[in-house]
Amino acid sequence: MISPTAEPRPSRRGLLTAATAGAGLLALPAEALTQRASAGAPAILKPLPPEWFVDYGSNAEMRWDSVDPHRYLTSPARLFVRNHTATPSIDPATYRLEVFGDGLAAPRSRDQAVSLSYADLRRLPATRITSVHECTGNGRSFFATQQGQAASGTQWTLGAVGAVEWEGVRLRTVLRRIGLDPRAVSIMATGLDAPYVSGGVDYGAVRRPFPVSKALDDALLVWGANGKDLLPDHGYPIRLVLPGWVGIGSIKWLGSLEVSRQEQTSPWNTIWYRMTGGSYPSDTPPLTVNPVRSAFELAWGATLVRRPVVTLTGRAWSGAGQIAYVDISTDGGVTWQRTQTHCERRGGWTQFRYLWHRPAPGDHVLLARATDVTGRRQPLVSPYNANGYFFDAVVRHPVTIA
Ligand SMILES: Nc1nc2c(c(=O)[nH]1)N[C@H]1C(S)=C(S)[C@@H](COP(=O)(O)O)O[C@H]1N2
Ligand SMILES: [Mo]
Repeated sequence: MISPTAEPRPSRRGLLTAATAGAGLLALPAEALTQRASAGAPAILKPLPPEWFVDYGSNAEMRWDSVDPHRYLTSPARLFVRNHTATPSIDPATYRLEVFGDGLAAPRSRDQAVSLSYADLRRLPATRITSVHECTGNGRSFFATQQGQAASGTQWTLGAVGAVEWEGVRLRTVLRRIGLDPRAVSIMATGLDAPYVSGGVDYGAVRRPFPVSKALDDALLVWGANGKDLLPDHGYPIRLVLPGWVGIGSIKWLGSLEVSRQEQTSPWNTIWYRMTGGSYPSDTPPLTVNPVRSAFELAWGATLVRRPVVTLTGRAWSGAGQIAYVDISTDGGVTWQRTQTHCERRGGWTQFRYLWHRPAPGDHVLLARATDVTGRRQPLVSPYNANGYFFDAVVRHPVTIA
């Protein structure tokens, strides 16, 4: 954490102006900012070519066999999308981020929120952070296909992940300029997309609280990805990013932040995005830091041409820190070899490369098992949970040598 003195002083223009202007700027209801997806309109706006994506309707995953081993970052055009409803169209000219709550140094009700425009935010000091962006349910289908117990939710394989260089302003910069009460503990981030309705229940706008400690550490209010403006599907004009944490924490189309002196709740930390069912107790905490996972840059059941040496490539990542090493098995887990690994960027994933010498023709099962610098290692079995979160077990990847 950086002390308040390390932050640039508020400028007379920009945020301080907006903060003192306060309630006067808060005029537009969320409805005015959001054009709700009409019936039949696509939930995802960017093209989803089948060579790059598996399309699940409002969600789409990246195909690992489309990943170029020579490209470190995931291009936003190829990044997975996870929408609870549909991508809204938001005009940056009318966009507002409203910051309020009793956790501000001068408490503000919703009606008195500090209202920041897109231009206000873009004038603030820019920071770039690379993170592995991943859905909590990534790998969910393997609960069924590898462990024989299906979990409910989108049946992702391993493609609900990507490495992105985000550009934005640190949330701590914004909060310190507005003024934070030292007793603040929790921040509720709410999206401007349509309310989430499931099974006849309207759960309201997608929203999830996170601790002030994360806000003061590395949380970012993001306007750019890989050097360009965010795509609409990924939160344009502004999204939150909580690096290394469950994807649901990174609220897209961010409409408000409520800073509170009390712990806050929403269905996204009480009903979902916690471990339930299986052998879990009933009082598990909301999920935060992502586990350790890995994937081969190969199609499922890929056929590889027989050669004296077949090069296998892939990536491993962890929400808790860098990957320390990756072990590979080409015989279904009987023997293991440590691979060559390379991590280009702090916060990003680690690429691995394995030279498979004289593979025999026929069917094989490839395994990659990663360990991070904190000592967390992919298990061979992931304990079942009803919503299929955090499938972090070593995946048994079938291939054929022909
Ligand atoms: N407003 C809003 N934010 C959201 C979501 C959403 O549906 N609405 N989905 C969340 C989930 S579950 C994930 S995994 C990530 C996905 O981000 P992406 O679609 O940009 O890859 O956004 C999170 N933020
Ligand atoms: Mo997610």
